[in-house]
Amino acid sequence: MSNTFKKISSANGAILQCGRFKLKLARPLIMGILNVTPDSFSDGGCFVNYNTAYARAHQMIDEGADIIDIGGESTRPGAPLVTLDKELERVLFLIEKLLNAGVPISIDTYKPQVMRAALNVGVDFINDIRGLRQPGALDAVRDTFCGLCVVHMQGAPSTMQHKPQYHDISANVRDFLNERICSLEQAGIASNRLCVDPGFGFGKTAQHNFTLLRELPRAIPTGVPTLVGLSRKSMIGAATGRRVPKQRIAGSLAGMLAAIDRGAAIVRVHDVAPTVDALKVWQAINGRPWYHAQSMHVMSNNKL
Ligand code: 7PJ
Repeated sequence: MSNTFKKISSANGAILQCGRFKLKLARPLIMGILNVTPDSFSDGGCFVNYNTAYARAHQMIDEGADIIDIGGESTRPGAPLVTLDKELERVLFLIEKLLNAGVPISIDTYKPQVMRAALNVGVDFINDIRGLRQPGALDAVRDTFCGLCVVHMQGAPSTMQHKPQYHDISANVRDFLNERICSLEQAGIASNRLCVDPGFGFGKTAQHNFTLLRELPRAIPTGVPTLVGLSRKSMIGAATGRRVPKQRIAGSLAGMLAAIDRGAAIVRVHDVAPTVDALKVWQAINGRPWYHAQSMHVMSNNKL
């Protein structure tokens, strides 16, 4: 068991400030992925329709998701860019409707305008694959209480998989994430709002991804919870030979448990029910209880 997990487990009361909620990190938390895009790599087109997306969110919550992460633009390598209006149209209405679902609602975006609009309707968490590096991103989130995820990505989605190179990937990722944490804290953002993500698949070959996963404790800064997204990704396809993303569930679970063992606190997944089962067994092996999603947060009384 890595030291990092001990440091951030709620044995010493770690809490992630997340908009209307304070999330307890007493067990690994599950972020369910809700892509409202026509072109995401593994579930593109499935949940574009509002009713389907709403039902899918509730299904994931019933299965045990602790957070729902809504994405309106595919970040699949080579995916076409989406206009601002289109992205807003896809996500804002859904966020509003899901705000009474009882769990924090997250938006997967790097666009400051989308962040502002989502925060205006009450989103709890901003998951930014560009690590809040777009001009205006820090200003958009500074005077709020939303949780934030800073992701490592080399390059930009359209070109990031074109021969990515690293001298020492874990050191590179850690230095990047440390720099972002410092910049955010200097901008006045409290560290209890932050989590970091090594960004599996973002400007990395399968070999890079597996090195990063193996060396995760060296790749992540201490003192901030780590979120990981491995679900159905091509690295799982590379190891299993499964070309169809929906057939990568078992492989994703193996990767997820390895990440938890190495200090990850939150997992971003498509397949909530199997993830809950795997994590329940993991907790039992380690002599730790399983807490129901509803007991993993308390409402926070923040007023802006
Ligand atoms: C990630 C993400 C990830 C975080 C995507 C996909 C591609 N956000 N958004 N971490 N991946 N924080 O769903 O596979 O790994 S989009």
